Amino acid sequence: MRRTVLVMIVLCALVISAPVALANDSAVGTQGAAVRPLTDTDIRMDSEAVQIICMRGYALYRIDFKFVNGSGADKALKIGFPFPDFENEEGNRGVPPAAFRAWLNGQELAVTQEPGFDSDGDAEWPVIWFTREAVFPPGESMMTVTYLGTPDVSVMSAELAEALSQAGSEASGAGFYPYLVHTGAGWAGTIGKTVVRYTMAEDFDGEQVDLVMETEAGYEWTEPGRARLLRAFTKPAPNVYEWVYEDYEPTRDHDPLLAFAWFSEWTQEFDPFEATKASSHLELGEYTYQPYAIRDGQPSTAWAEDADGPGIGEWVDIGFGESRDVREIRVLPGYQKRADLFAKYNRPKTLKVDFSDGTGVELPLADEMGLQVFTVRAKADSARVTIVDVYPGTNERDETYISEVTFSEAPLPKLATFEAVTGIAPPAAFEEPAALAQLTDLSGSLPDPGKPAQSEEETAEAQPTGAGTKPYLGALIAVGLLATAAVIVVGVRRGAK
Ligand SMILES: [Ca+2]
Ligand SMILES: [Ca+2]
Repeated sequence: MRRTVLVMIVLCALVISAPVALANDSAVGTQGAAVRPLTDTDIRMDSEAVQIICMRGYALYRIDFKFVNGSGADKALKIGFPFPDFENEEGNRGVPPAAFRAWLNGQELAVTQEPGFDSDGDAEWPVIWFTREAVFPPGESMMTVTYLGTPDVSVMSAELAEALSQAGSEASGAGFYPYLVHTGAGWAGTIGKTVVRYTMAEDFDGEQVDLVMETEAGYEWTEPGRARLLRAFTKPAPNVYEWVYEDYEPTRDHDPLLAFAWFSEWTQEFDPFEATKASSHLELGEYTYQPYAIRDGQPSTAWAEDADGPGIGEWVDIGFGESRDVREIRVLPGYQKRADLFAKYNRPKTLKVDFSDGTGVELPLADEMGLQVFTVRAKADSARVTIVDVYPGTNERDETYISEVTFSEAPLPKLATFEAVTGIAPPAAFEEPAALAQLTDLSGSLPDPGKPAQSEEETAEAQPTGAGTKPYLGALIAVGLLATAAVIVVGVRRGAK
């Protein structure tokens, strides 16, 4: 019973806060105070490579858009990704993509968040746009975007629960990583080629993708065209799902979706909230930065220390609930929710990790938003993470934040190059963003499905990776999630009496 209530609380929190999908870039403009999508007839989206590495709790997104500016002259544009403005809806708070970064031909662009509207025909709805100003030279350019996103998680439909039960699965809910290609429809002409590739890391907290995808496609309310395209994936490797479209005008039916049976970290025996303790944590009115936020799978939530000064020596103990052969530590240092918050507060410069097996390692961190990965070797059931040194923030209050630390038994699969994903040469002016080069397999092969760590060394270099997410739900999923949220809230309240 306790487990049921806990899982419901987790689902409740996720359902209310999780809607995070990513969408294609649009050209946008400001009308009055609001940002709205525009149509651009000079620039074509020639091709795009969408890579989504799904791991425990969240996913790393990298998207490379190859654009062709046919105007014959420089063209300045504001580009935007929309995500739902759930903070405008009573009782709901959206989780925007975290660590959102963008580059044009390898040069990083400043990213801001602006309220506005997205639209489809005559309908429009409030969204937050991640915008950046870019000048497209004549001819080919590459826009690269990264962010970290969390899955949409909901209770299972009766059909899915039955199918999973027959398959022997004990999933906690249904999980979804949607990607919206249809928002790329405003560019000139058709899109020449789109590849959307989902790669599941060894510690991905989902399974039964084939079964759940088939159930999604089989619902009576799913349009035939949508059902056909949902089934149109290939599996280049057992842990890779890929959609490929060529020379097409994107519609909502094309929007890929990775659907899976989702597992909560909570079990009958293990309560991760109770298994996470800190020397101190910050509380600011309604905002609290509890120890659990360092391992809750949400890149946009963080633990913050509450000691005098920058918190040197402050620590968090993270229990795994099991003995784990730890081969990799993934760190999101600082407050990665937004770039301005990341700069405002202290970021750890050095962390010390002491495992319960008596081994320890120091992690030197780059002062960059995004995922940083370290190779280690330990066999432990818990670890203490201690702040050794920090990069100072600009805030008067002296607080150090850590958004996420994950201990994994296998290395993260690598990202692939644009050319390896699409078979299309990148623009001559394109340079691999330095922050992504270390997470990308430059050999041109398929993503590494996650082989065991080869290195016996205790530390590896930091590998900064930007990532963010663009949350936006397909209308069908959004309706289902919101309806589900109401039901679950009632259920938890009743259960609490
Ligand atoms: Ca977190
Ligand atoms: Ca402090």
